[in-house]
Amino acid sequence: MPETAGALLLALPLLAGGVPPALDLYTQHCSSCHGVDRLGGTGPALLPENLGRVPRDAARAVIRDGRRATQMPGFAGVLTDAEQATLAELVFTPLAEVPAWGETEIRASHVLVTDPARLPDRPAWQADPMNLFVVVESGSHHVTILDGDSFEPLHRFKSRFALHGGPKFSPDGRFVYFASRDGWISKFDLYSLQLVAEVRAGINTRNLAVSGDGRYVAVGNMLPHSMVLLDAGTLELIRVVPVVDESGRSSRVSAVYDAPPRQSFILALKDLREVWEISYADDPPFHGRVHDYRDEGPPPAGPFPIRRIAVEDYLDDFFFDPEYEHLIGAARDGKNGQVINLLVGRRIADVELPGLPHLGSGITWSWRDTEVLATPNLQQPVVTIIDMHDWKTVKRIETLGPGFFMRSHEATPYAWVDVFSGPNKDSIHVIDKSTLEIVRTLRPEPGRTAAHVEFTRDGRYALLSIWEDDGAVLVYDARTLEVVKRLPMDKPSGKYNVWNKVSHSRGTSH
Ligand code: DHE
Repeated sequence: MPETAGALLLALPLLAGGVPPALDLYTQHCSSCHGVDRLGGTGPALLPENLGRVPRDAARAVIRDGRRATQMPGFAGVLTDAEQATLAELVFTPLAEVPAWGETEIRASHVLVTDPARLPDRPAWQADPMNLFVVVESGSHHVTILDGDSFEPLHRFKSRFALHGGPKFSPDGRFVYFASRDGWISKFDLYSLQLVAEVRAGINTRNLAVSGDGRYVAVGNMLPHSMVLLDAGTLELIRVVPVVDESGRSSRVSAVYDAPPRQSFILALKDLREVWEISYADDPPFHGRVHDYRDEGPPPAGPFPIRRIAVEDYLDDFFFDPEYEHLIGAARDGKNGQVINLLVGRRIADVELPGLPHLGSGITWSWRDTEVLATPNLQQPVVTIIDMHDWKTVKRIETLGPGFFMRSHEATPYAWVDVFSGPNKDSIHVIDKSTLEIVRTLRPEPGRTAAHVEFTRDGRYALLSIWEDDGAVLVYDARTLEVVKRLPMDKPSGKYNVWNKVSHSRGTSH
C-alpha cells in the first residue's frame, strides 16, 4: 500500500475520534516497527482485530512498560500519561477500511522469479549440502548461507523485512522457505543460490510450515484471520482457509506446524479454544469440519478437511512429542500447559509450566529409562524438564534469567540455553543432559547478548549468536566448549542446519 494511502487510513479514525495528536505520536514513536498504516512490521499490526483479547489497561501497560521478551520498549519517561492514553485509544480504533487480503490480493502478489523446471540438478558450490546453515541476520535483513564444515559463507542476500520464526526446508533439504512478519513468503534454492518465488500470504503472518511430502506450504496469519495453503513448488495459492468457528468468531493463528507421520498441518489459535488439524493426505482419515474422530460430522468437504479439537485454553504455542502423537500447548498467562492426545482428540494431562514457556523452542532427549522434554521460559529464570511418559516435572533448573532458545543434538551430552533478557543476557548455560545440572555458564562477549545455538550435522560444533547489530556467529567446539571461529554478522537472530531440520533432530526446533 502506498504510504499516502496508509496515512490516510490512519488519519480517518483520528479525525472521527477527535484526537489530533495521536497521528503525530504514532508516526514518531510507533510507525517504524508497527508500520505507517498500523498493518505491522517488526512489531505486530496495531488494529482492534489483532488486539481482540488484550484489555485496554493491558495495552496501556505495554505502552508504558514495554513487553518482555520482545523488542517493544517502555515509553514511561518518554511520553506523558495522557500521550500514552491517546496512543492506547488509537490502537483500538478501527481503520476506516480494513484492507482485504484474500485470494485476489494473494494471487496478485505472486511472483515466479525462476522457473522451477529450469533449475540446475547440482549445487553450484562444493560443500556438504546437508551441512549448510541458513543464518538469518535480522539487523540489516539479510540471510547468509554458511558451509557447516569450513564455516565459510557461500552466499549472502537481502531478505524481506523482518523475517520471523524458523525458515523451513523442503524434505530433501534443497529449498528453504522464509516468512516475514508482514506476510511475505519466499522460496530460495540452495543449489543455485537464487530466489524461486515469492507471495504475500497475509498482512501479518505468524509462521509457515512445509508438508512432510514437500507438496504444500501452510501459512498461519494473524491478519487476516486465515491459514493460507500454497503450492510448495511455485508458491501459487491453493486455498485460503478462514479461521472461523460456526458462530462466526474468527481467530488469529498462534502457530502452524507440520506433523509428518499424520500428513497434516496442526494449528494453535489465539482467540478460539480449539486446535485445528488440516489433513493434506490424498486419502484423509477424517472429513469436513468435524470436532474430532468420534463425531459423525458433516459429509466430506473435498481435500484438506479440517478436524477441530476443543481445548481448555487459548494456545499461544506448542510442541510435539517425537512420535507426533501428543501436542504440548502453552497458554499465555496460563498456569499450566496442556497435553493433547492427537489420536483421541482431547486433553489427557496438564503439565506444570507456569510463566511463559517457549515451547516452540522445546527439545527432547532420552533420560534414564524415559524421554524428557525441556523448555526455556520467557518470563521466569528456569528451564523445566518434564517426563514425557507420566507428564510430571522431573526438574526445574534455575537459570540467570528468562531464556528464549534451547538446543542440543543426539551426539552431544549437553543442552544449551540462553539467558535472553535481564542483566545476564550475555550468558549461556550448558546443561548436562544426564545429571540435569548446569555444568558451565559461558559469557562469550561480556555485555553483549548471547543467544540461539544450533549444532552442525554431526553435533561436533555449536554455533552461537552474538545478537547485536555488529554481532557475530561464534563457532564452539561442542566438547571443549572453546571458540574455534568468529564470523562477524549483523544481529544473527537464528541459524538453521539443513540436516538437523530435515531429519527432525530431537535437539532442534521444528
Ligand atoms: Fe519469535 C520462532 C512467537 C518474539 C525471534 N517465535 C517463533 C515461533 C513462534 C514465535 C510461535 C515458532 C515459529 C516457527 O519457527 O515456525 N516470537 C513469538 C512470540 O509470541 C513473541 C514472544 C512475540 C511476537 O513478537 O509475536 C516472539 N521472536 C520474538 C522476538 O522478539 C525475536 C527474539 C526477534 C524477532 O526476530 O522478532 C523472535 N522467534 C524468533 C526466532 C525464531 C522464533 C529467531 C526461530 C527459532 C528457531 O530456532 O526455530
